[in-house]
Parts: sequence; structure tokens; C-alpha cells
Amino acid sequence: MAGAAGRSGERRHALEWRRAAVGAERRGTIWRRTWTGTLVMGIVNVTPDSFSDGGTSLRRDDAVGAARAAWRAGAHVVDVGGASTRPGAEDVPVAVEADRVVGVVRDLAADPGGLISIDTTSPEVAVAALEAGADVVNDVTGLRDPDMRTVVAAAGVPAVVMHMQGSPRTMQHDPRYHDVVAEVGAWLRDAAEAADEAGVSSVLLDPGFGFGKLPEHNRALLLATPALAALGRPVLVGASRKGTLGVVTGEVVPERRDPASLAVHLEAARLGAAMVRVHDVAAHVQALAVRRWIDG
Ligand code: PMM
Repeated sequence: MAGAAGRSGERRHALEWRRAAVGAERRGTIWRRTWTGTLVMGIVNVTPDSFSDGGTSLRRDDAVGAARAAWRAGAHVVDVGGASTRPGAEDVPVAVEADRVVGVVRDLAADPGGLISIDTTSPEVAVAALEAGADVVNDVTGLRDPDMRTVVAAAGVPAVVMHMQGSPRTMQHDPRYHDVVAEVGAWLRDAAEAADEAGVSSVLLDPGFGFGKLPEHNRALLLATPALAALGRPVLVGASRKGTLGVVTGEVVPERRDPASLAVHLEAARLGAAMVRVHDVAAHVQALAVRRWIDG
């Protein structure tokens, strides 16, 4: 997995599949994608109520168009989600969620411009999206459900294992930690080991910015990116337009928080994040290119 330092001292990251995937090289029965620096995951929400872009991509054609635009702008992965996880969000019936995302994934997989991630906590939706051609499962509950581990393992694809305290409906009520970095780090390590044991081919670890966390928790976890990366798996950071950035900047409109999102993600990249999950793909691709240039 990730861990070895590259020529410039940068960490080399890796993800593995047990089937072909865009950008992955075959080694026997495994397809491996390795990289240094920070890949960009573009957010495509097929939901009426996401906190920042809800409704903009709800129609299948619009969502497909938004994902293709993200790939053209340089996103390495598009993350297609059909159930909002914003604070206070109510559960979406599985059939509704599947109906929103499966056609989008199928259209994208017919002519992929990069990797396709499915953002879901439902094993049923994951199965349908994987059959439609998704390459990665992004589970904000960290593969807590054993059925989800089984589904991901059987498909031979990587997963994003994210930490969340509580559930989207209640998570921001009163999040508490004794030592947020130690607790989230231990939780992610255990979740990754449970994924390994179930036969999941590889995982990214995500501290879950804003998921049951106050601004001070988010800050501590951002600064702990090197410690999380030292767990030996690629680290994903997703701070795009989130509430903490509104608290820090005073900007109440999430769509106007892209400059703040860039600032967080550039720092995450500097500290060793392997991937950032973003709304404004073009700005991040440009800023990360400059980061690499500064590094030399
Ligand atoms: N945030 C959201 C949804 N899915 N997945 C991961 N892995 N990490 C995140 O931080 C994350 C996520 C909520 O934000 P959105 O409404 O912009 O998708």
C-alpha cells in the first residue's frame, strides 16, 4: 500500500482492484494505480437537498454532464451521490437513491473519462452501482455494515472508509472527543483492518471533515494528516464548502466558500493527503499543479 517515499521525498500512494480500472496497471490478478501528490475527486450530487449544490445535478443528463465536465477539468475521480449526508438530512429510501444514481453511473461507465466512485452507505445501492460500472465505493459510515464489506470485497474495488460520529441527522448536535486525533485514527485503523479481513482490495482513509466534528476537531484532524497517512493507506480529505469554513470566514453561502476550500485542501496536500474531494475541480487542479511546481 502507500508508504514508500518517492524521489522527491513525497509519499507514494496506491490503490488496488481485482479488475481493470482507469489508470491502473495489471500485475498478475491485481490492477494497481500508484501516484505521488494529490488526486482530485469531483463531487456530483444527484440530490435535491445537498448542503451546497442540492438540485443542480438532479436530472440524469445534468449529472452526467457535470461529471464529464469534472473529468475534462482534470478530476481523476467523480463521486456520484444520491442521498444527502448534510447535517440534519433524513434517510432516503434505497429505491429512490438507486434510481437517482445507477443510470448516471451506467452512462458514465459507457465512456469513462476517469474513475467513478459511488457515494453511498447502502449495500443495495452499492451493488447496483458496481454492476453499472462504479470503480470505488465511498461509504461515509466507513464500511460499518458487514454487508457493505462483503459487497465491496466481492466486486474487487477499493473503498473510502470515512469516520463519522453519530449519524447525519444528529451528528452536529454535540460532538465530543477526549482526543480527537487518537480516537479518529484508531477508529480508521480498525475499520481498515476489518475491510482487509473481509477481503476488500484496498482502502482510502478519510477523517470525515464536518461529520460529528466542531471546527477545532476539523483543524486538529487536518493538522494530523501526516499521522493518518502513517497508518499506511492513502488519506482523503473532503472539506469543500463545509460549515467550518463558514465559521472561519464568515461566508454564509456555501457556494462562495471555494477559496476557503482551496486553502484547506492545499494544506492537506502539503501534509500528505492523497486525494481531495471538491466541488470546484478546475480551481483545485490548477492550485495543486502550482503546489507541485513549488515543490520542484
Ligand atoms: N462529505 C460529504 C459527502 N460525502 N464522502 C467522503 N468520503 N468525505 C466527505 O467529506 C464527504 C463525503 C458531504 O458533502 P457534499 O454534500 O458536498 O457531498
